[in-house]
Amino acid sequence: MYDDCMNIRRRLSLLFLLPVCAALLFFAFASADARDERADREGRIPGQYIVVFKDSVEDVEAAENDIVQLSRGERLDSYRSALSGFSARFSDADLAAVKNDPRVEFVSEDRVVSIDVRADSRSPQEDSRISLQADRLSRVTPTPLAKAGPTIQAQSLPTGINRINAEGLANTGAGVNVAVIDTGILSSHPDLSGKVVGGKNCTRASGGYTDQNGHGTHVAGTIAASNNSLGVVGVAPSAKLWSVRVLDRNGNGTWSSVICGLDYVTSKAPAKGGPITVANLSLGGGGASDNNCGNSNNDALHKAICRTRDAGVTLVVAAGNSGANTSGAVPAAYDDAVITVSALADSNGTAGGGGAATSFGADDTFASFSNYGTAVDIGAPGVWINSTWLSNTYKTISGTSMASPHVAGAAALYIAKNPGASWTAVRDALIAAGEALGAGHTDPSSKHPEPVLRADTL
Ligand SMILES: [Ca+2]
Ligand SMILES: [Ca+2]
Repeated sequence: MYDDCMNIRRRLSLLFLLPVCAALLFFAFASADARDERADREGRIPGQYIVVFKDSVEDVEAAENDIVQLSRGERLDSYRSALSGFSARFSDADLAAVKNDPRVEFVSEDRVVSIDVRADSRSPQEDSRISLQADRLSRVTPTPLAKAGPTIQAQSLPTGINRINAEGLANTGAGVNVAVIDTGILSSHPDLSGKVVGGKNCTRASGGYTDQNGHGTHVAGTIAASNNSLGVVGVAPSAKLWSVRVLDRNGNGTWSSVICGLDYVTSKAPAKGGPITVANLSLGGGGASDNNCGNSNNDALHKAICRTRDAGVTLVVAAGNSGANTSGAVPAAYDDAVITVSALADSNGTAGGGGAATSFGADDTFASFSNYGTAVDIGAPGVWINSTWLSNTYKTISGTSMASPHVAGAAALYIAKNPGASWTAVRDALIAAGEALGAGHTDPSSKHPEPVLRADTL
């Protein structure tokens, strides 16, 4: 990572050097070389755009073909569900003509996004040890899978699931479909067997919609890992998953790839007769919210998020790991359309602050890396979270990326009991069921008044 900083020093201005290097040191998997080298310091990718058509345009296909041809553009994605539009590369000279086309509502510059994970040299468990632990558990728990009861072995219960009291609930999220908009999911992992019912690759890289990073598989395990004798268990172990791959093997993507994922999810949403009612986005990048679905500041990502919301999907997103206000991070800042989740540091799975200190703060306090602010709705465990990983292993990592799927799983539990609930009803129920303010997630500056998630009181 230090080498990456030295490399990027030669490519980027001094003005941006310090924040960029700080970010690189904290992103566990994103290397400088993997980030789109064309991106400017606000994450914009020069010459790459998202074109949004007016709702009055009936033949979107023809309009898109026209504009691609006239602008001599290179088409990337076509959007028909979460947006009416497309992404493409074209020259600055042609941009003005595209913007002036009477069929075009607005044009957004494409931007980079990445996973919200924090590196941690003090993490208490590593891959191999977790794998061994899984082996040992299966030996000391010889009960055949078919006879496995609802009681989770204490050794296999992730601290985050314990902390929100999601273990042993009668409601396991059966019948609810959750989209993981991320690096993909390793659907063959034994603890995710039978969970993934579909997906799409929006990365423009090879490999289909399987995970080549591990991040999406980790998120998926926190939402829905099986209640069996292996490894970990998720918040909603009976929920079904959709692997929507928008980030590459290094955990990097773009607004255009995320909109491709949202477009897919919307095509499978209740408004289109589909089953997906929850989507988790443990990713983010720079941006701002106009609290008007992007219509005031020409934000195609925000508009696509709002259309996904309107199609009947509850969107749960990570607050981000900059230790800053979410007002500068999207989709976290889109307060009109998403449930934004901050991270709690918890080391022992119980409330009260009796556990050991973590790398990111004392037990049961606001994680030091977590973004905060008025757009944040709820906190959830996001430090030293054990979950499923590539090569059928398990891994313990930290980030608001790990907090968000606890809430997405809880949203699935609520929807299982309250089919058809609106996203605001889900959000308000999660907040109401959370721990009383001050019981955890303590913040002396009072900047973070949101409650900590609880699943047993939903
Ligand atoms: Ca399991
Ligand atoms: Ca604790």
